[in-house]
Amino acid sequence: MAEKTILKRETNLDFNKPKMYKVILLNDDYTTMDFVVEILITVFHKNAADATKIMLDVHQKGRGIVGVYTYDIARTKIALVEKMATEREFPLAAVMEPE
Ligand code: NFA
Repeated sequence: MAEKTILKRETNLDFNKPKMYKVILLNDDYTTMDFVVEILITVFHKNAADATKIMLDVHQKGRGIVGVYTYDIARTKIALVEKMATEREFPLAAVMEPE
Protein backbone atom coordinates (compact mmCIF):
# COMPACT_ATOMS: atom_id res chain seq x y z
CA MET A 1 0.00 0.00 0.00
CA ALA A 2 1.50 3.33 -1.10
CA GLU A 3 0.35 5.12 2.03
CA LYS A 4 2.13 2.58 4.21
CA THR A 5 5.35 2.88 2.17
CA ILE A 6 5.35 6.63 2.68
CA LEU A 7 4.63 6.25 6.39
CA LYS A 8 7.43 3.68 6.70
CA ARG A 9 9.90 5.99 4.95
CA GLU A 10 8.85 9.04 6.93
CA THR A 11 8.98 7.26 10.29
CA ASN A 12 12.20 5.40 9.38
CA LEU A 13 10.76 2.07 10.62
CA ASP A 14 13.11 -0.14 8.54
CA PHE A 15 16.10 1.89 9.64
CA ASN A 16 15.23 1.24 13.28
CA LYS A 17 14.58 -2.47 12.82
CA PRO A 18 17.53 -4.62 11.63
CA LYS A 19 16.75 -8.14 10.37
CA MET A 20 17.08 -10.62 13.23
CA TYR A 21 18.15 -14.27 13.16
CA LYS A 22 17.24 -17.15 15.45
CA VAL A 23 20.19 -19.26 16.59
CA ILE A 24 19.05 -22.88 16.86
CA LEU A 25 20.98 -25.52 18.79
CA LEU A 26 20.85 -29.06 17.37
CA ASN A 27 20.70 -32.27 19.40
CA ASP A 28 23.17 -35.09 18.86
CA ASP A 29 23.92 -38.38 20.62
CA TYR A 30 27.51 -37.64 21.75
CA THR A 31 27.84 -34.17 23.28
CA THR A 32 27.55 -34.34 27.06
CA MET A 33 24.69 -32.56 28.79
CA ASP A 34 27.20 -30.71 31.01
CA PHE A 35 29.04 -29.31 27.97
CA VAL A 36 25.78 -28.07 26.39
CA VAL A 37 24.88 -26.32 29.66
CA GLU A 38 28.39 -24.78 29.75
CA ILE A 39 27.91 -23.47 26.17
CA LEU A 40 24.49 -22.02 27.00
CA ILE A 41 25.94 -20.19 30.02
CA THR A 42 29.17 -18.90 28.45
CA VAL A 43 28.13 -18.18 24.84
CA PHE A 44 24.41 -17.41 25.21
CA HIS A 45 24.51 -15.84 28.71
CA LYS A 46 21.81 -18.06 30.24
CA ASN A 47 21.68 -18.71 33.99
CA ALA A 48 22.21 -22.30 35.18
CA ALA A 49 18.48 -23.03 35.60
CA ASP A 50 17.51 -21.70 32.14
CA ALA A 51 20.52 -23.39 30.52
CA THR A 52 19.48 -26.76 31.97
CA LYS A 53 15.86 -26.33 30.81
CA ILE A 54 16.92 -25.36 27.27
CA MET A 55 19.43 -28.22 27.06
CA LEU A 56 16.78 -30.78 28.09
CA ASP A 57 14.31 -29.27 25.60
CA VAL A 58 16.84 -29.59 22.74
CA HIS A 59 17.68 -33.13 23.91
CA GLN A 60 13.99 -34.12 23.79
CA LYS A 61 12.79 -32.20 20.71
CA GLY A 62 15.88 -32.35 18.50
CA ARG A 63 16.43 -28.59 18.26
CA GLY A 64 15.66 -25.37 20.05
CA ILE A 65 16.04 -21.60 19.78
CA VAL A 66 18.75 -20.32 22.09
CA GLY A 67 18.62 -16.64 21.14
CA VAL A 68 17.76 -14.04 18.50
CA TYR A 69 20.56 -11.78 17.24
CA THR A 70 21.69 -9.58 14.37
CA TYR A 71 23.38 -11.45 11.48
CA ASP A 72 26.98 -10.80 12.59
CA ILE A 73 26.38 -11.69 16.25
CA ALA A 74 24.49 -14.88 15.31
CA ARG A 75 27.36 -15.94 13.00
CA THR A 76 29.97 -15.19 15.67
CA LYS A 77 28.14 -17.24 18.31
CA ILE A 78 27.68 -20.19 15.91
CA ALA A 79 31.42 -20.08 15.06
CA LEU A 80 32.28 -20.01 18.79
CA VAL A 81 30.05 -23.04 19.48
CA GLU A 82 31.82 -24.89 16.66
CA LYS A 83 35.30 -23.91 17.92
CA MET A 84 34.60 -24.89 21.55
CA ALA A 85 32.89 -28.15 20.52
CA THR A 86 35.73 -29.09 18.14
CA GLU A 87 38.31 -28.47 20.88
CA ARG A 88 36.46 -30.94 23.11
CA GLU A 89 35.82 -33.32 20.17
CA PHE A 90 32.02 -32.99 20.43
CA PRO A 91 29.79 -32.77 17.33
CA LEU A 92 27.56 -30.06 18.89
CA ALA A 93 26.31 -27.61 16.23
CA ALA A 94 24.10 -24.55 15.92
CA VAL A 95 22.43 -23.03 12.85
CA MET A 96 20.69 -19.73 12.11
CA GLU A 97 17.37 -18.85 10.45
CA PRO A 98 15.77 -15.49 9.67
CA GLU A 99 13.25 -14.61 12.39
N1 NFA B 1 21.64 -35.70 23.54
C1 NFA B 1 22.84 -35.44 24.31
C2 NFA B 1 23.05 -36.59 25.32
O1 NFA B 1 22.16 -37.40 25.52
C3 NFA B 1 22.76 -34.10 25.06
C4 NFA B 1 22.55 -32.93 24.16
C5 NFA B 1 21.56 -31.99 24.45
C6 NFA B 1 23.35 -32.75 23.03
C7 NFA B 1 21.35 -30.89 23.63
C8 NFA B 1 23.14 -31.63 22.19
C9 NFA B 1 22.15 -30.70 22.51
N2 NFA B 1 24.23 -36.65 25.94
